[in-house]
Parts: sequence; C-alpha cells; structure tokens
Amino acid sequence: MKLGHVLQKAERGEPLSSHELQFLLELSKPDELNQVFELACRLRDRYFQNKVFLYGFIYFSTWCRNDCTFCYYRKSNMHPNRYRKSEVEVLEAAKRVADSGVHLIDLTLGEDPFYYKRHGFGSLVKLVNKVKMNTGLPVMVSPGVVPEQVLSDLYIAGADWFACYQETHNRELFSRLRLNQSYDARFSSKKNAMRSGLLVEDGILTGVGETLSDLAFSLESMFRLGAHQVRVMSFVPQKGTPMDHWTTPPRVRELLVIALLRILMPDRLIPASLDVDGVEGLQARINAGANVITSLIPPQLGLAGVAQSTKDINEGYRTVQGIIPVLNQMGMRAASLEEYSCWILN
Ligand code: SAM
Ligand code: MD0
Ligand code: SF4
Repeated sequence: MKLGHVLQKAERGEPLSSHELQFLLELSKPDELNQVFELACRLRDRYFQNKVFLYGFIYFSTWCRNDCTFCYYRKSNMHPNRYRKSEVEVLEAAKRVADSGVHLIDLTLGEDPFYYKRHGFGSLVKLVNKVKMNTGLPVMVSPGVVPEQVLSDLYIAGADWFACYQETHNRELFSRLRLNQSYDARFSSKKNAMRSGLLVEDGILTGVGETLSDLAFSLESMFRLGAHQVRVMSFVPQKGTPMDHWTTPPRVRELLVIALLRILMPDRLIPASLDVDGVEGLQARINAGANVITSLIPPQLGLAGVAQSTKDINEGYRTVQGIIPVLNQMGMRAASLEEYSCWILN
C-alpha cells in the first residue's frame, strides 16, 4: 500500500477501508506521521478554519457504583477523597467557568448511587436544568448509562449533549475494562440519546490492551454510529486500581487516532483533552487535527479531573486564560459562543 494513495483518497473524501486504516495506524516514521497530521489539519481547517471550541468540565460527584479497571474512582478504590458537590456548589462552579469564556459546560459524574437509586434521576435532571438556566450555555451530561426515559427528560431539561465512551468496540476487551457492565446497554444508550434529540459523544482509550485492528474497528464503529463528537485518550495508570502497574502508552498512538478520526469524520468535533497531559500536551493534539479543548476546570473549588485528578487544576493552568496563549501562538483562536451555537444547531 502506498501512503500517498491512501491520503489522496482520504483528501477527496472517499471512505477508507479497515485495511487502509490499519495501514495508517502502523505508521511510525516521523515524515510519514507528519503527512497524516498535516492532512488531518487541512481537513479540519476546511470545515472549521482556525476556530477552536472550549468546554468547561465539572466532575461534580466522584462516587461510583462501578468497578472499571482503569478508573481511579472505581468503587473498590480506597485512595480517592471522594466528594459530591451540592447544588449551590455546582452552580457556583458553573458560573465561574461560564464567565471565563467556555462554550459549553460538561456535567460529569460517576454512577453515583445518590443520583442512581435513592432519589431516582429527578435530582440530576433538575440540576442540569438549573445549570442551563443560570449560565445560558450549552450543556453536556456525562452520567454513564441511564434509562432511555431519563435521556429524554435530560433533553427536555435543556441538555444538548450526552457523552458516553465505549472505551473499546471489542466486546471481549470491554468486558475486561468495564467489569460486569453490558456492552450493548452502553452502546444502545448513545442511540437512545440521539433518538431523544441529544447530540452524542463516543470515545476510546489507547494503551488498555487493544490491537491495531481493534482501533481500526473502533474508528469504523464510531463512524457508523454517527457520533457528533469523537474522542481518544491515552490511558493513565491510577493508584489502587488493577491497572496500576501498566505503563501509559506512547502519545503517538493517541495523536495518530486523533488524526484518523479527523480524516474519517472531517466535520465532527474532536477533543484535545487537557486531562491526559495538561496544557503541555495541547499543541500536539491540536496539530493532530483536534478542534475542541476539553477539561477546562475552574481552579480552587476542589474539583477533580479524571485521568489526571489534580494536574494543573489548582494552579489555574486548565483555564481559558491558561490556554489562549498556546492557541494564539499556533495561529488558532477561540470561537465565539455564536459560532459554537451555530454548529450545534446544524
Ligand atoms: N462515569 C461516567 C462514565 O464512565 O461514563 C462518566 C465519567 S468517566 C470518569 C469519563 C471517562 O474518563 C471514561 O469513560 C474514560 O474514557 C475516561 N477515563 C477514566 N479513567 C481514565 C484513565 N485512567 N485514563 C484515561 N482516561 C480515563
Ligand atoms: C475531559 N476529563 O473532558 C474530561 C472527561 C467527560 N465527558 C469528559 C473525560 O477530558
Ligand atoms: Fe465509574 Fe465512570 Fe470511573 Fe467507570 S469510568 S468507575 S463508570 S466513574
């Protein structure tokens, strides 16, 4: 297979086969990788010019009933100092991050029994509605798997997005990562969300034991799902978890997947998450074809990240102020709220 041929095909907008995707995933020579990254950026710029969208992140409950092997907040882990922020605290954090200039607020939680059982989902729906009303910004909810009716209630309450990452589209690997969880229930929740009117984000992890053919299959699965936003994050090993002793994968893998997501889905939103390598990792991810910066966290409110629970947060680096100089230095700029709202409406 010739790299030039495959890239030309992609540039013309022709779909790539799984063999071609795998061929691209195998690349390792710097000049070949650069050709892929450059194509990804050209395709991104064709649809988004130099505009980048900014997402505020509020992980408001770190309690969880699940035991995902990769996650610091799995229920069996005794290390985390867990918290569940009150409504007042969530609204305060939302206001702060909204005032800082983000385009969206991502309300994320573990599958916290407080929201999942005792009080039903009513309090989650109400919270989403209050955040929406108070900030006037688009809202994403990342609650894990919830019943179809709840997705519809969230939409009516003002949610715009439902984020739920499959992590891998290999069922057997899924069962080793998300212990005792249903692959089908997780995947269907995204289809249900779309039916309810929500925009959907899917995503995968690298460095969790996947093969290149698993990655190619994930790329195709996310394409077929028609997800509006698609992400990849490198696995970061967490203290006190079964995967504590794994090593974090070389970043080139995440960057290559970002580029291939872009090549396959040029008009979709693709995050550069600050949660993996902080602000230091931003430039490489944008240069691989990302067009959204996620995990902007209001400092000093005791809010955590996920893959990096504390990195750069209290220092105030994971903020709009912290990333604007990096963007501008690259010739990119933060979009206006109007530009983001237009994208959502289309
Ligand atoms: N609890 C909800 C769920 O699992 O869908 C939402 C929050 S969950 C913490 C968000 C995502 O963070 C996971 O789907 C996973 O992709 C990512 N994540 C968790 N632990 C990670 C780790 N150690 N390294 C990289 N990403 C991680
Ligand atoms: C992020 N840490 O944006 C967050 C999180 C959940 N929707 C997003 C993984 O990177
Ligand atoms: Fe819970 Fe989400 Fe972590 Fe899994 S990834 S243990 S569902 S918080």
